[in-house]
Amino acid sequence: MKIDGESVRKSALEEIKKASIPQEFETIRIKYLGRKGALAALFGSLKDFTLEERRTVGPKLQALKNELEELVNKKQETRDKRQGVSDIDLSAPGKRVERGHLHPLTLVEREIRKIFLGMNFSIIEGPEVESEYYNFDVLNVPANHPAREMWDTFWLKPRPEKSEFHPNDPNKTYKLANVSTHKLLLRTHTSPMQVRYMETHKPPFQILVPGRVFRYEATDASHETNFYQLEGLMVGKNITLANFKFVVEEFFKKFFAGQKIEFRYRPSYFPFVEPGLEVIVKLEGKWLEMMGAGMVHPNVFEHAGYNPRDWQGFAFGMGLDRLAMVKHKIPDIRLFYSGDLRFIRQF
Ligand code: FA5
Repeated sequence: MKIDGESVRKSALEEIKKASIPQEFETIRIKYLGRKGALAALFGSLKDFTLEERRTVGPKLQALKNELEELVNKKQETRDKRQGVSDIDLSAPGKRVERGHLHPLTLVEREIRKIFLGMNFSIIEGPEVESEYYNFDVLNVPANHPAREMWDTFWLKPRPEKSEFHPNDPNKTYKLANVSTHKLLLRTHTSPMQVRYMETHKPPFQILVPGRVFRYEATDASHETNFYQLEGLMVGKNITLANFKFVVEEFFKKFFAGQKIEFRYRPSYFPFVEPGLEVIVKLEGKWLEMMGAGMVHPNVFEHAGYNPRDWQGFAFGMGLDRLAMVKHKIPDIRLFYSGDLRFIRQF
């Protein structure tokens, strides 16, 4: 018995020499090295040899197989390198890449930012984890003041000092720190940015503060436990409610451009403004409460280090989610946070 490894080798080398594109290398692999390839056939014929013969022919066939494998791989590698081809098959049909897009609340927020930038407002952001001091105290809502009940609050547990963590279990503590500073909470509104901003800036100025706020309350179609507000604050000399009226009406006319819109101002109470009011807007024949507002309370100016006799200002806080709901006719605020792509993809 004889086995013709040499002629297989010759024709394989010939073909490897000529090959240049990935498919050609693949064809050679299948033809010679594949499960039904030329070498597999030679290995198959080993069964006709005596054991003695197999001992010499077998290793020779294996050596030939290794040689061809190495040659194909090497040749393809150098080809690919020279042509700048990697494992990417440029002739393969493309896959459709799904592009992400912005959340409806982000889109509405961007639109609102633009309108206020157009009225020369600066856009400021603030921390979501806030201290009791900025969220309540300096806004004329001292501890035990009944007005605190206007905002159901998520309080944060005081963080223990590092040394007081349990030595063997960092999640366990054996003694809570004696926290003498202000307690921390998730801000219940964007108003804490009023004093934060005034502490470090001199009037006159006008700012808009968009941001996420949190309330420990039951949810329904128009209430969420976390939602977004837009705080406005304008401080200067001789600022009056007339300035507020102009800014707010200008904003609503731009935001609901092309729609018939009417405004109503209703007295209201917020501890950090005097007088306080609510703005009610009529859109498509329906009156909707849109925001709380008023003239900055003298106590708030004092907490910020301003002399209330020198400066006046107005502040407002409106619900971004509610504005987005009216604009896009969304019936339930919870849809924004549901993660339901059938809803999100419509924007
Ligand atoms: C405030 O939060 C005041 N900080 C607003 C303010 C600022 C008054 C500056 C005066 C001066 P109020 O709790 O009413 O007020 O909330 C303001 C707006 O946030 C509401 O008009 C409403 O649009 C929205 N809002 C309130 N609670 C929720 C909630 N649970 N889910 C969604 N939106 C809400």
